[in-house]
Amino acid sequence: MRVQVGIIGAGPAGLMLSLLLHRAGISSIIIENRSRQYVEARVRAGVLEHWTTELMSELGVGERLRKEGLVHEGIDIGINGERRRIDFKALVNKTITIYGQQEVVKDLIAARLAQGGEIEFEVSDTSVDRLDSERPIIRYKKNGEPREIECDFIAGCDGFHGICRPSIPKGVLTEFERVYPYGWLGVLSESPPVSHELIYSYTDRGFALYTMRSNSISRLYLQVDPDEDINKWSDEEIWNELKRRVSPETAAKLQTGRVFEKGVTAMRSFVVEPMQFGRLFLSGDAAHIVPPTGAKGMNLAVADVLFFSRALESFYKTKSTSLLDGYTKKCLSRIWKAQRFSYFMTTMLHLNPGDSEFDRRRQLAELDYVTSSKAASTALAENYVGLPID
Ligand code: FAS
Ligand code: PHB
Repeated sequence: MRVQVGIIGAGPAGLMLSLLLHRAGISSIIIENRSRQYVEARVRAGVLEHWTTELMSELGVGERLRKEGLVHEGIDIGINGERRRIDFKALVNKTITIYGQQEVVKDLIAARLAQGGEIEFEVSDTSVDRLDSERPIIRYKKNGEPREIECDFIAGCDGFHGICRPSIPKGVLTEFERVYPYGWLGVLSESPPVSHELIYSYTDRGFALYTMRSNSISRLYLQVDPDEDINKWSDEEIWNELKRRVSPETAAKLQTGRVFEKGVTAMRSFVVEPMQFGRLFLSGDAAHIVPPTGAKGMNLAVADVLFFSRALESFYKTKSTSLLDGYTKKCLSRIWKAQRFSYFMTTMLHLNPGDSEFDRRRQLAELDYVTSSKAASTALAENYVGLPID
């Protein structure tokens, strides 16, 4: 088989790329090792930056998002129970939308298939070859039968644990990483959100985040040890700890409900440079990971493939490779700003084991400053809603 762009991975990056390429009249195929049901059920991100929602509308996949997405004009930051609001609308005249990543994935898959796009689910033994030639190859198996796709370009959208990044020869890539000494215990519950917007809560017991998926489904997180055993936590203990990490007034409003999803996620910051080798281009989690405190992961993946699609369009229209050659530089400018912001939000809001009393007081001063200074809260707001995409 032959295609202009072979895409590995049907997550937000791969799916969004295939839609962007279709709009540009560029052929692609997506190969994915999980089932459609699996990828559509995978619970992950929840926040769409303002420009991401605009892009989905522009691509004609924003209808359900506009109907079911929750538009938020700000967030609350709790400081040992005292809630202070960061008003995005007033500060930067922008909003965010709460719409689960699994809903984004469902919409993108449905749209791509409706266009007649090809998505091969449940493949195995994926590999790439001839990356430094003009005809790179993707090999995989479908129902045990070997398949081969000859491409002009390969998009490595296969996430942090994919095969694309490791397929780049040794010595080409430099990795930058920071691992945090805590993780998040996350739950989904059949219970109404405790507040109409998100609460990022710093307490002497640790961080907690009160978010949601709808007006009847809450998404809740607790700072725990990075290797915490989820089986140690009964639902009741989770609810009790969530009540301890907000003010008594807010705790009194926290309605419990059936917990139907729970797990522990470790936290890391990771970037690989460059994000390309020959005709292989890495996008999204295949190239970078951010701690979820800044709600950047999925949005950053979409930004990468927007830049890649523009570079491919320019190449096929003019044969110029300048945007392709500049892909890494263009993406990293946004990625490192997102890393900075995610690190800032994570270290400001989490209880860092081993911190001294001085560190705690400095951290409280930072929280006090960021939530009371117009300049500081404007800086937080412009990063949280999404820096301009140019
Ligand atoms: P993805 O990992 O989403 O997609 C990669 C796809 O490639 C997957 O479908 C995978 O099955 C497929 N694949 C892998 N190897 C393959 C192979 N060999 N062959 C074929 N296919 C292959 N971000 C936020 O903004 N907020 C959050 O709260 C948040 N929570 C998260 C919680 C968890 C547990 C995780 C893991 C991530 C979380 N993220 C969060 C980040 C997440 O949303 C990612 O940024 C986002 O999924 C990135 O999208 P992709 O780059 O498309 O990668
Ligand atoms: C979520 O809704 O899952 C979510 C929201 C904001 C974050 C992280 C996760 O910073």
